[in-house]
Amino acid sequence: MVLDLFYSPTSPYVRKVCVVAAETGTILNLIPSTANPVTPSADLVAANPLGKVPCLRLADGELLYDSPVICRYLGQNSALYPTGAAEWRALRREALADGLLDAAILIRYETHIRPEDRQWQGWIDGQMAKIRAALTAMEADTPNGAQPDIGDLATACALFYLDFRFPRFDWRGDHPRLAAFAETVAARPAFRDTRPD
Ligand SMILES: N[C@@H](CCC(=O)N[C@@H](CS)C(=O)NCC(=O)O)C(=O)O
Repeated sequence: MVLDLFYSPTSPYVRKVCVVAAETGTILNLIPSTANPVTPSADLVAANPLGKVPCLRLADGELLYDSPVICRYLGQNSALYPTGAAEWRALRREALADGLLDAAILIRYETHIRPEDRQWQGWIDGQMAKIRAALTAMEADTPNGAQPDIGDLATACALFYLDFRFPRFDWRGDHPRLAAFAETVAARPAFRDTRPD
């Protein structure tokens, strides 16, 4: 079965969904969409009133968003979602990684969409502080690159987004365990095949 995904090629949340699809053997039909807070595509807004990607259309027309919901759907009954206490830990780690991305995306909007004369450095610094705090917590949380769960996949997507959009930010320097994890997980076909240009 092929499922439609409203997507944008550089979205890290879309990448997380594509990685989960690859890990679970789901085929996605990618529908290019313009997703930004100012000029979202009309078909995207019709599918997701929030105008955000990713948004998944199921075979019966049901629409799913946002990325944690879509990943949970694609990964149901798979090892990506452990049971018992490990499940809550995995979901919390996914939330932490998504929260890092939320802060990174807000910086990106502030510096690339908001007119220059209205940008606010203090607010950017506040988002950067969230990113640093999230990295500290991730480093302490022992990611597992060999048998990743949804928390590990989300963590990797967040780290690789920093590489993609903040290439001068040396997060590896202070986070050796995350650096080793990133190297292991980057070799998985699901990550090799979803690298943004
Ligand atoms: N919590 C959402 C966040 C999705 C999101 O913010 N996507 C961005 C692209 S990276 C977007 O569509 N932005 C458009 C907007 O904010 O209006 C998820 O996990 O799917």
